[in-house]
Amino acid sequence: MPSYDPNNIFAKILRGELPCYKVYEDDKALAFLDIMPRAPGHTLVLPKAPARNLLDVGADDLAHVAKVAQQIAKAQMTAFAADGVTIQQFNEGAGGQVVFHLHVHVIPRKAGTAMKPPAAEKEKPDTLAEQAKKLAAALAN
Ligand code: DGP
Repeated sequence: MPSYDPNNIFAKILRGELPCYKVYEDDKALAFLDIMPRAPGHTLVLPKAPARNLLDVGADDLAHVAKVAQQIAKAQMTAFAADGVTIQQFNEGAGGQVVFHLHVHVIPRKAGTAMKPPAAEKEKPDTLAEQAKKLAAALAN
């Protein structure tokens, strides 16, 4: 497996070199909206520590990311009036991974509504800003 590339796009977001629509942050994890959501509210949860994917992440960081993903999923149920939540996580190109800093997709779902294909369409900035605010507020409750 290739080594971690510190110039991947999510590493740049973690360092504050690129912007994101942040929904949650603590000392070990960051969560922000996917700019090409498969459903409204689609969120990515990342460990702050460098990790390419599931195959090299430290066990404690992985456990923390799972805990944050659970909190995001619960908040999405209320913030987006979701009927369910889909969790996805891809490893290496063959596993569907495109950005090589570990991230867990947390996607609110509505009954009977199919997800859009991956990375199909960029959401409008105003919509993402409003959704991030709504989800962050639900997380704070
Ligand atoms: P994957 O590595 O296959 O889990 O997919 C990467 C995801 O990241 C995909 O859903 C689109 C999203 N994405 C790509 N570039 C950016 C970006 O610059 N910002 C944000 N927030 N999401 C991105």
